Amino acid sequence: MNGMRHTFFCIDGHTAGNPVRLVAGGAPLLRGATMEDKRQDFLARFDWIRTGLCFEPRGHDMMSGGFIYPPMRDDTDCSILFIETSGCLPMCGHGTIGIVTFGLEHGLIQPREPGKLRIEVPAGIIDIEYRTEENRVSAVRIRNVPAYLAQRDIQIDVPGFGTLSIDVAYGGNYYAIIEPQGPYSGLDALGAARIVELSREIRSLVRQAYEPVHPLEPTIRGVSHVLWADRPKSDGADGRNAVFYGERAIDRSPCGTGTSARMAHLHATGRLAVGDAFVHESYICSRFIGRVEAETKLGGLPAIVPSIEGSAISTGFNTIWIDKADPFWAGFTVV
Ligand code: PYC
Repeated sequence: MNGMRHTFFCIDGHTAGNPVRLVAGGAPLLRGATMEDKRQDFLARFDWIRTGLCFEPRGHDMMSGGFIYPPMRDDTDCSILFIETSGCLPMCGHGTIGIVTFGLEHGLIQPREPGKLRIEVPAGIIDIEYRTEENRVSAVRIRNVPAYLAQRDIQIDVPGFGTLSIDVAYGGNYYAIIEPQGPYSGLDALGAARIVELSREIRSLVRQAYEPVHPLEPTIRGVSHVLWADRPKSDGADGRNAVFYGERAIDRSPCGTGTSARMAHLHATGRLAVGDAFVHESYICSRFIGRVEAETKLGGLPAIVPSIEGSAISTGFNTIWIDKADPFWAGFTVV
């Protein structure tokens, strides 16, 4: 960062309860021919923007959001770069739903065809269908990048808890998936504080045991999130989950990339078929509607094309500046 004050004009809001901060003004100019190249450039040169906007004192443990960039291909409408407390994710479902909603509602995105968008994100190309009611976007459906089951039955001994069998699946990020078993009987029995405490330890143990690498894009690698799967809590839902990310966050939304990974997991283990819907609840019981759209291959591996549908609400404009005179200009975390 140079010595000057940097100002970011943000639209804040949430998707199914999880925060989305769309940085509508103040995005850095990035180098690279693809969004994955731009993600690497951002991490190398501008990560202070992410930490400054997502960490305390301007953000909090769950903070996430992103920037809209111009299209870099003839067949896309725009591009998105995600920021979050844990880094710049290759893909973020709740973030996409929020950024698309706020971007359309404020005229920052101009679709070539009303109701549809094609967007480049670091993980690849996603197709969007959205619905409107009066001047609002009422629903956003993402046809996500291919999702697949990467590894089954990693045995992890968790000190003070017990042994877990963990599967790893990809839905735009890599997830360690824990289904009810032995010491884990369900989300409510565990509670949010214990989920956070255990997840950090489990993620580190899984990372020591196994490193997934994306079959086509080797810069996307490693387990970043832990998904605790559970039975549904309310009528009409098919499952519930708590996704842990960063150092202390539980996703308040059902997690778009987590739901995609979970559907790939259920499909690969014969529990979800092509065409099936999967209504997924979050820890706070907000919902996304998932669906297995098709089977596909990812670098020769069996995969699915998942979709996720949800909606977002903006809560206000937020003009935030980062000034070197502030001792906490780059943000901080307390773990
Ligand atoms: O919705 O994909 C998602 C997501 C990732 C981390 C938090 N939410």
